[in-house]
Amino acid sequence: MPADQEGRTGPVTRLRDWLDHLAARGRVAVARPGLSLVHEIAAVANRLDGRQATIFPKPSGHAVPVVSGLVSDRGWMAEAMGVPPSGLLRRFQEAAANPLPWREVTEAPVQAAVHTEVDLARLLPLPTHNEHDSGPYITAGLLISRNPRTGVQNVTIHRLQLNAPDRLGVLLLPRHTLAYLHMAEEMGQELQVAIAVGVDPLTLLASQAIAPLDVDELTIAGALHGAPLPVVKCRTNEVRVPAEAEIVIEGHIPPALREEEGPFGEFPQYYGERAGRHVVVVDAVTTRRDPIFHTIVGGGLEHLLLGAIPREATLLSHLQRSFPNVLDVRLSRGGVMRYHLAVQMRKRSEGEAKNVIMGAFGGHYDIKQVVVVDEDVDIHDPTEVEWAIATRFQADRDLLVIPGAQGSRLDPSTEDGYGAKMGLDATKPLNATPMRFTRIRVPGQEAIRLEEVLDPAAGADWRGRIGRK
Ligand SMILES: Cc1cc2nc3c(=O)[nH]c(=O)nc-3n(C[C@H](O)[C@H](O)[C@H](O)COP(=O)(O)O)c2cc1C
Ligand SMILES: [Mn+2]
Repeated sequence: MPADQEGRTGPVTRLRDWLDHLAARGRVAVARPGLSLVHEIAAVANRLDGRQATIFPKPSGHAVPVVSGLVSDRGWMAEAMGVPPSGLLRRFQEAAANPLPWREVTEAPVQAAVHTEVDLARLLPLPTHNEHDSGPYITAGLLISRNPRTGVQNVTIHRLQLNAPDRLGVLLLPRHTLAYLHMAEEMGQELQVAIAVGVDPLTLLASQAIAPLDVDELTIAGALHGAPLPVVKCRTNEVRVPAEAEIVIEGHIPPALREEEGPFGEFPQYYGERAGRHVVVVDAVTTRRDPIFHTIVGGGLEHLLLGAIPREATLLSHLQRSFPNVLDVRLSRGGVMRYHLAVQMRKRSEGEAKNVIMGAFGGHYDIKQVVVVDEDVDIHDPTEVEWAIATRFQADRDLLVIPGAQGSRLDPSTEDGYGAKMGLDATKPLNATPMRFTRIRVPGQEAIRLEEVLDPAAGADWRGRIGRK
């Protein structure tokens, strides 16, 4: 990996390189061998969430190790891109706007071993995470499918429940995989798919891009890498998969087949319900020599950030088209990095913040609450955002409520996604006298060097130092 003078590396193109990068910075913990696949891996991963990635050797005795928590920090993701944290959204915006076609290879590390007699639980260490989860799941698999008419690919993460040795239950919300499946159904075909597990952080992030149908997210991964992504054709179908992945599950989705799936612990910290769902029938599993299995624990920072960063980049682009004076956006942790948006803007005319609020609701239906603040408020600090609401917002004047709109079906306070929106204009009025909203500030506070003005050892002798008995 290239490293610049500040020790930054990236872009990172392999899971193994990424683990090296994290390990060199003290961010990898290794569990003692043999922790249980049932709850124990998730328990440790959750405890270290946002601080360290964890590697689990011999989980429940399985030969394939598990890793979790690869991208549970925004700063880490910026490092994976090779940009400073402040450049994270801009870099993703650039990549989404300038995708790079992939490059096909015929020899791939991920096809070092090919298994056509498939017993998923024997081949792969499939963990069970939350208390009421129905059983083992694959949660960090990139599900790649092909437009059955044009061959254009789509990449997305879907949770996958182990239904049988060669069948996975899959939750297909009404997005691109389902669109391709409907096309296949109209043509009287099954949908060819592949599931890539154990990819680099930028390919994971690209899978979450809010892109139009028929934009191949692997081309956004290539743009993030700054080089075409090497892909290889599956052994049993036409799908092209990342050549450097750890594991690929090849299969097909029969349009009419349904099996019970769920419950499963989801990002809002609640369970997704059990219902009849689509099924991936597995035809083959290919792996690297000595593969590593990646798992994402539902609701952890890794899960939240993977969705949040591409959404923020897309929402920022969306808002800036109409409001070039919008500076930054942030999906907050408390709002499960999906529902609550903070927007920072340089307001030019009175009322403009309310237009921005309405624009944000149009940007993604998951957005439930928008707070707009001025440029002097740090939207990356929830205390700052609350301070702006406390001191610049009046509910009778600055609150916007939109009843009966479309929201997230995973928000249990909605009626299956039907719910309200709330906007808060926490910007100061443009015509206020300057002193009224001037933040207090002590001159020299940031610049002063404490080691020069303080005596580190004097605290215990404070009486002696000031001559008091
Ligand atoms: C860890 C993780 C698990 C996810 N599980 C699902 C899922 O089970 N079903 C689903 O429809 N979307 C799921 N998503 C969200 C989609 O992957 C995401 O919305 C994606 O951008 C959709 O891609 P598309 O626009 O190509 O359809 C998950 C995302 C993450 C990060
Ligand atoms: Mn897509």
